[in-house]
Amino acid sequence: QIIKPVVISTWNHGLVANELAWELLINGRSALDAVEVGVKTAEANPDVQTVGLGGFPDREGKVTLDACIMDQNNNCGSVAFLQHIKHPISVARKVMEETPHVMLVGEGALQFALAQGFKKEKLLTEKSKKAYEEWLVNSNYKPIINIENHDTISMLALDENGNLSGACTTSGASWKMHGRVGDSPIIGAGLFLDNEVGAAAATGMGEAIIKTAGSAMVVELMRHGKSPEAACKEVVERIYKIYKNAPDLEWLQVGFIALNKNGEYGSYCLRPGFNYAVQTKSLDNQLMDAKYKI
Ligand code: SD4
Repeated sequence: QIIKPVVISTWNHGLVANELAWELLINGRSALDAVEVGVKTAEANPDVQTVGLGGFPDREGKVTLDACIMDQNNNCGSVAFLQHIKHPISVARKVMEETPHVMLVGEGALQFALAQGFKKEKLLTEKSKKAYEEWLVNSNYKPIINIENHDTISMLALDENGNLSGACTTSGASWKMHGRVGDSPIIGAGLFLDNEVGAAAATGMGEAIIKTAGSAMVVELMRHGKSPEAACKEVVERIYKIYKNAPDLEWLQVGFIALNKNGEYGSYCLRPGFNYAVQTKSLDNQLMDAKYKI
């Protein structure tokens, strides 16, 4: 029996995001609309310092955003290294719907956004500027895992029609090099879905997720029969294998969420601290702790 609709999304900020997405899903709207509306809550919230407005800047003090979106027909849109626009997920959707391309980056993405009517805004809040100035004192690049329990927001949804969509949006790793792009806007890394099989999305150290084509791999493993959780676990184990002797292992965190066509969901991460929010008809919007490897 297929459980639908279902929405799942990463971290504590997933709860608020799910609420809005769920409203749409139970009213028969598409998973695509639901995931866009859902993740926009984190983009607009200045207290979520890892997504959108108020995101931590790069090492030059610039807030640069990455996002992507994908629908049941394998249509996808993505923006990377985008500055000054509060809702990169909506720009990504426009890339998907209004251009012959999948991905726009940097100045080109900004130009496109402005042409589509998006407004230029100051995204660096006083709070994030202060954190940046404190970081500048030593300027050590050491990504902190599970940042204040809200990191990239990735959301997957299965709608009443049995269609899947996903969205992923982030300000990326704080204090990253100017121009650095993580996994989140890369289809197959930060997000992937196959409407015949399921969907997967990631959070955590983008470099590790890109190296393993993380989300695409989770979906492929589900195609070959693994449950959502088992598929996420297998990819986390591959990442662990690559990094297990690396000096940077201590600050490595990666987490995946997955949702299959039957509405079954699951998650797995490298180390404790990652959770995700789930809403179905029989389960009130709630946080689940992901199982972990080490
Ligand atoms: C990235 N996965 O840019 C994103 C953001 C994140 O720890 O989760 N950073 O790598």
